[in-house]
Amino acid sequence: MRTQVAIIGAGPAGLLLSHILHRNGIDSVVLERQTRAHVLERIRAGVLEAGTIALLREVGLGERMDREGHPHDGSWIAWEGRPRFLIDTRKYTGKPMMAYGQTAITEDLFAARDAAGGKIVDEAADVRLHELTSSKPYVTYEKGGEQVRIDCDYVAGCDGYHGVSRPSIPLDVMKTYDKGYPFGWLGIMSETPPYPDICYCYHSRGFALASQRSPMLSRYYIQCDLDDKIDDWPDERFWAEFLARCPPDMAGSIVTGPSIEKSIAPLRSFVAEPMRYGRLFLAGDAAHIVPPTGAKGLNLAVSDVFYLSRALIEACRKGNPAYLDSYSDTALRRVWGAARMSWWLTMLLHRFPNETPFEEQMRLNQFDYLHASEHAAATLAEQYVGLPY
Ligand code: RFL
Ligand code: PHB
Repeated sequence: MRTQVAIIGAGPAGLLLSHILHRNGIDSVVLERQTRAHVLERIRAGVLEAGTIALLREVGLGERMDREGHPHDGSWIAWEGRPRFLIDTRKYTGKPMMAYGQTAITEDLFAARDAAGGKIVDEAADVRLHELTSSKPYVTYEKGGEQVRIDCDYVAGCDGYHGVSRPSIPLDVMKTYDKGYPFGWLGIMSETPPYPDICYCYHSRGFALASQRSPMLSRYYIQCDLDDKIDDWPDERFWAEFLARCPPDMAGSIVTGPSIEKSIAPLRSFVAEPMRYGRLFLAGDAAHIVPPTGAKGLNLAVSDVFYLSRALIEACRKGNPAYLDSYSDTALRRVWGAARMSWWLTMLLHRFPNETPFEEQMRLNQFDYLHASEHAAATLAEQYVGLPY
């Protein structure tokens, strides 16, 4: 087989890249390790930045998002014993945000690729990348007992944190930055009307978050211990803990119900640089992970794809490698901005084991400063809505 761009991974980054390249007359093949059903069942992100909304509309993927997504003017922070604070993106940036699930975006992307006859190979086993520093890279994989080779001009590594692309880069040309946090997020989905606002709750018992997917689908999270197991958290225990961490008026209006999904994710920050090795370009979680507190992971995957698609289009159509050469630096500037914001919000909103009373006071004062200062409020809103591309 031959294609212009071999794309590893059919998450949002890989599918969106394939879609944009196709709209610009560039051929690609997407190789996905899992079944399509598995990819579509994963429940992840739910908050879209203004830039993500605009890009999805621009590339013809806005119709269902605009019909079913829930636009909002920012998210709330509810702090134990303090007045509530709105991260007011509308007021400070003039831009709205959108609650629209990653699952729905992935469905929209698969539908668009199918309608255009796009080639997506699922259950592609043992994907390997070859000759990345030559002008003739290729990719091999196994499917149904057969070994397949795809020759290509470029390889896009969009295969997430556990993928094969980043480990194909020699360690001595890559620098990685890693930070773990001493807790995870336990998330549930329930078929209940959501709390009307996206609301981050800080409480001495730990962090909690109310979010949403649709008028009858709610998403809730609580901070949990790293070694907690799903079985430790039957629904009754989850709801009791969740409600205990919300302000009383909020707890009174939450509609509880059986969970239809429950999962635990550890929180971490990770950045690998550069995001390029020869003809391999990394995008999305393959190159960086942020804790979900800032709602940045999916949005970063989209901004990486914005820069990478522009670069590949320029290289494939005009033979101009300038954007490819600057891709890593350009993408990383935005990545580090989101990494810092997600880290900051994670530190602000969670309980840390062994924290000193001084550190607690510092956290409290940071929150009070958001209320007290238009500048602080504007700074957070500007980052939450997403820095311009
Ligand atoms: P993905 O979605 O992980 O897709 C990578 C794909 O590559 C496949 N793959 C392979 N394919 C072939 N060969 C191999 N060797 C392969 N290895 C892996 C995988 O099966 C998969 O299909 O990465 P991508 O496309 O970069 O997208 C990134 C986003 O998924 C991620 O950043 C977000 O979900 C993070 N995130 C959030 N981001 C936001 O912007 N807003 C949010 O509100 C938000 N909430 C969240 C989140 C992530 C969470 N979890 C579960 C970590 C909430 C949670 C709980
Ligand atoms: C979600 O809806 O899944 C969500 C919302 C906000 C976040 C993280 C996740 O910061």
